[in-house]
Amino acid sequence: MPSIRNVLSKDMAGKKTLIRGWVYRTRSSGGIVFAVIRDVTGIMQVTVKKGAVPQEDFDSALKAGIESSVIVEGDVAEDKRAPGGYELRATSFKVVGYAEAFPITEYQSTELLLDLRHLWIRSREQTAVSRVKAALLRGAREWFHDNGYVEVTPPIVTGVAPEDSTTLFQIKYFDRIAYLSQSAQFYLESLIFSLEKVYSVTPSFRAEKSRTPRHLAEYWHMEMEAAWVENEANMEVQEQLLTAMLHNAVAECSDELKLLKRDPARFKKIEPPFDRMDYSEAVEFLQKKGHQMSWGLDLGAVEERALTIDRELPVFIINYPKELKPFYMKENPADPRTYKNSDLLAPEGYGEIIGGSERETDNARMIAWLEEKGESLDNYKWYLDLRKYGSVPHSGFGMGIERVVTWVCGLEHIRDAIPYPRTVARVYP
Ligand code: NSS
Repeated sequence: MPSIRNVLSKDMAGKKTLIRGWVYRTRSSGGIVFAVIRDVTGIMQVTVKKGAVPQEDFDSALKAGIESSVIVEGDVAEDKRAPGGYELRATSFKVVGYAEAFPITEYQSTELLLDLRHLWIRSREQTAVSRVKAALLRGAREWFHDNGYVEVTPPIVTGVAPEDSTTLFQIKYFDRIAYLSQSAQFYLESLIFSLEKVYSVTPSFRAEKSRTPRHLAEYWHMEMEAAWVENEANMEVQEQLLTAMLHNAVAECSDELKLLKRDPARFKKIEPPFDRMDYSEAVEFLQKKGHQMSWGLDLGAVEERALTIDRELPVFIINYPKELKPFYMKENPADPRTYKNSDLLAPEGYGEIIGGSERETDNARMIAWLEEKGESLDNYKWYLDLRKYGSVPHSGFGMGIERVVTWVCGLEHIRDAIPYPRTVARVYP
């Protein structure tokens, strides 16, 4: 069988080619069918002329509507009007699977597209997003590997709540209650005492009731934890890792980025170091811009947008007030009202993509906090053990993969950064 890729180059002109794919659009005029065929490499125009193919094939070409799967053989010829400048003049046109009238046409409501997600993911935009996402993940795994990190596989069913316990998904686990993981962090922490530098890529679950363009109930979480690493070095890991991911997306997916109207040069330019801005400075900055902001209030989407809208590079906001963050973070000795932590915000208004910190090593402090929140210490006994047997300074972070994809692909809503978004309103399809 001839090669099945349809990316055409000049030296293919005049050559016999076979393509396999799906009808992207089609029209006929007199004795010619113009069918644009889509495959994994892109789209190309096929012309099926009555008389140039067996009559049965011509009839099939007339009947094959959008999304019918086809195998076409023919000769490649230059044609300025065709997308890509070349077309395939069919000598054979076989339909593998006819499509019923395709339910997605040009202008559809968001809701309908979500109901038809299993079909909508075939769109060129969604396909480009999937490829960019894969390139970002591959860039990350390569960076981790090159820098001595071990990929580990933490559990998804857990008994702990590293983040806000109000967003836990509770499940019936045999005759007990368990939770879907919000973060692998505590398990990663347990693994650094042997592997020292670890990371994982897992789904995380947050029962977020609020409908926002940046929250999913199920998202992919890339988390890292390392022994002997303090807060500043933790940020250096983040900026290097993210840079490697972006550069790999540019290397592998320039065409996809352009299709999504994102200039690859924007990401190629991104290099460490990223600015570090103290939470207190951020508050002042926002006050000057006229935001209702005071020390101790959290930075929401609006504030993060204001902090990043004019930036080309991501920015770290560091040393948040303790009330705003979880108990496992290390107190900042320079200002004990705050933690040694950082959130990394993406530029252009996109906001938080990573949350990280140095970890508390003093069990008394963590126990006091857990008790104050009314948490059962029994569930955390194993976690507290980690500080009893050869504790070391350590840090880590979690990156929301769909948050990064939303930014890199310039998406308006995080649901388009994942094939099957899970939100308050939706588990179908
Ligand atoms: O809650 S985080 O800020 N931090 C943690 O879970 C730490 N325990 C991670 C760690 O240190 N190992 O979440 C981390 C990131 C956050 O910056 C977002 O980018 C993303 O996870 N995130 C989300 N993405 C999509 N949807 C939702 N609901 C969501 N929540 C957090």
